[in-house]
Amino acid sequence: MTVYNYLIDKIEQQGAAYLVLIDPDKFSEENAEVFLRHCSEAKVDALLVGGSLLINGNLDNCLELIKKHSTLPCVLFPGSVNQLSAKADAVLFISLISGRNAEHLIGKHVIASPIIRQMKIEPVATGYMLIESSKRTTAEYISGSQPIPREKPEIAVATALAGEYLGMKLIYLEAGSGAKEHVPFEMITAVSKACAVPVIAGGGIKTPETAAKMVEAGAKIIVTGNYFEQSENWKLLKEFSSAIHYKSK
Ligand code: 1GP
Repeated sequence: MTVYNYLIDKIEQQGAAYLVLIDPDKFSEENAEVFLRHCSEAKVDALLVGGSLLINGNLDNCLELIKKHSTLPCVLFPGSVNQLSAKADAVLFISLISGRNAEHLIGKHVIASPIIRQMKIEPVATGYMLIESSKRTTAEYISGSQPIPREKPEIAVATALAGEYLGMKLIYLEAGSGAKEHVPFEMITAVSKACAVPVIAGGGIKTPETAAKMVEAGAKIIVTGNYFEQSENWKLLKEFSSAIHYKSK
């Protein structure tokens, strides 16, 4: 089964899927085993691996470590073409459709495509939309693009629909890692109602209640990253997971 179909199955069975983002820069050998055990006990559905910037982390080593301690699918979430690895199962093939930077709409993809084919990893076409949060995020700065204003759901709807009509299989509404304000619920509702493909919401989600409300608003995949970089929060993974998997309660 493809990773995409696996996620669709999880969404159908549980109401929504839960993905935990691992930043290779912050993932350490000493924490890997315990953290990944928490993830599987909490029934996290898959791991996203990557980030806007990769400074010290070694992606291959990080994936090897994950594969050593976990059977969860590993999906690359690449901030750049150098964040590809044959050790992953799939890659979010991200086009930054909220921006107008041709490199992030198609340029990088031309360079990445032959590498992805050679590595035999599954590309999942994803329309990636940066949504304004209260401060500038790394993703905005690095991509040199402006986010969609948070009080303009109609722009988000039109953009997401354009992505879907271009054939994208997922729409990712991104407030940015560590965002002070997550994507507005109203925007998630508007985009989810308009689009047939699953909507992902991520960035700045710090409580299970917020995750539950996002699912209620229509999100089909929830991503958390930052919050679980602190080990004292790991015990809360189960609460996030059951808030998201509302059908399996
Ligand atoms: C970022 O959506 C992800 O790309 C996760 O964001 O790190 O804020 O949870 P956080």
